[in-house]
Amino acid sequence: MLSWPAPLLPTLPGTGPVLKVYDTARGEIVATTPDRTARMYVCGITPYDATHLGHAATYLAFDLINRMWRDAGHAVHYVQNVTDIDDPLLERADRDNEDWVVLGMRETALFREDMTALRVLPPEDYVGAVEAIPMIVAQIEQLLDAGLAYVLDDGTGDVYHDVAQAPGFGSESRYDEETMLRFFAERGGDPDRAGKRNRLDPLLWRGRREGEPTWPGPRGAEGRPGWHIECATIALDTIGMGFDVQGGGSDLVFPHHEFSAVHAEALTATKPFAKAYVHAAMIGLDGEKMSKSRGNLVFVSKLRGEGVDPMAIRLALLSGHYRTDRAWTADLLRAAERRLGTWRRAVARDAGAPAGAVLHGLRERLSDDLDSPGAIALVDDWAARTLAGGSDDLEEQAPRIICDAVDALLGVDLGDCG
Ligand code: 5CA
Ligand code: ZN
Repeated sequence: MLSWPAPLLPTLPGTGPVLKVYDTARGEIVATTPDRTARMYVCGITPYDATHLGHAATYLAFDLINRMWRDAGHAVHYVQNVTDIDDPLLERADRDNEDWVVLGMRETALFREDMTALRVLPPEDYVGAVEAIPMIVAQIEQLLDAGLAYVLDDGTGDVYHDVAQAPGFGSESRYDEETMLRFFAERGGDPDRAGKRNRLDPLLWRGRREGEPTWPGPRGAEGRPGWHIECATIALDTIGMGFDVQGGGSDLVFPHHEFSAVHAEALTATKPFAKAYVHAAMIGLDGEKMSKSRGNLVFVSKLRGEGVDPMAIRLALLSGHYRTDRAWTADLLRAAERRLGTWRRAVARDAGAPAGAVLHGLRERLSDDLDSPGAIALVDDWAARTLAGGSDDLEEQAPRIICDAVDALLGVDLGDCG
């Protein structure tokens, strides 16, 4: 699929430090250890509705990872999928009497516009589930041939992965069985489906159903792919095993990331799928998780349409830590607009408070599990000292350096600087 255009990325003096992030599988903050090219897979949207601020917050968190690695001198191979065939897409198209292909293409196009406006660095590979189907089918056939998957015995043609044969199962989420069963039922799984070997076995292939689109599948059976094998296949095809970060929102900890890892580890007989599993917390509205199914959504495109500066949206979302569940409020946006105005006034000055320690501090805060609130506080302090003026140690270069640092590390474009 077409990705979106890359924003300019200024080069900063010196080199950034090693990035540390919280890994769900190990339950602690760990140093990332990329090769010259860092590899990251972040789960993309299911395009049946517009991008809301929860999605945006999640992609912004991983954008900070991308930016920190690049500042540390790495190239980054970033991959994202689009779940352009799945139950929610078909249900929405059905509800609105619309072609599911047209719906998916329209919402994906809108997502690209939102990501471009928010200055999110684009993935090198942006891959749709539909275009990956031939590869997905080959992977399912391999699991069937190895006896690690089975076809349900009820004539539907549905294929499941036999988790009892997956030694690594549970090591990503580290949940007990009761918790797994609860999330599995809530998030698209089918624990009560008759005929499965294990209640937690995940669907690899859904056989033909009346009124649903189908493709040629494993062993010639028509149908459509399951969700977790989609991400396992796309990641294996683009960045292979043992990549640096697998990312998404915290609602993907289980079952999605657990089973993506289980599928990939079974297919390659190696581990790990990812060196770290990183999860962004949920953005809520009025005390509830913002979600398409609850309908309590604030859309990025709607705010943009109202004339809100995308850089204020970006700053508002980054003013909270990515691992803290938090609410979107009108006040949050107003505070971000004020802050953006202050920063812009400060970087427009001919000289500013010394920048060296601020640049060092920004790198230090962000490399420590993406402490964006800490980083923002340092820029606030620099802007206040610069606007207060008067001191003898103002530097002519400082506004330019801070402007570039805020752009390169936080992704916030401050416009005309110094
Ligand atoms: N297509 C799958 C992933 S393969 C999917 O989960 N799509 S999604 O459209 O439902 O979500 C896209 C991304 O946004 C996921 O990483 C998800 O975890 C994240 N997300 C969804 N809702 C929120 C929210 N309220 N706050 C933060 N992130 C969210
Ligand atoms: Zn995914």
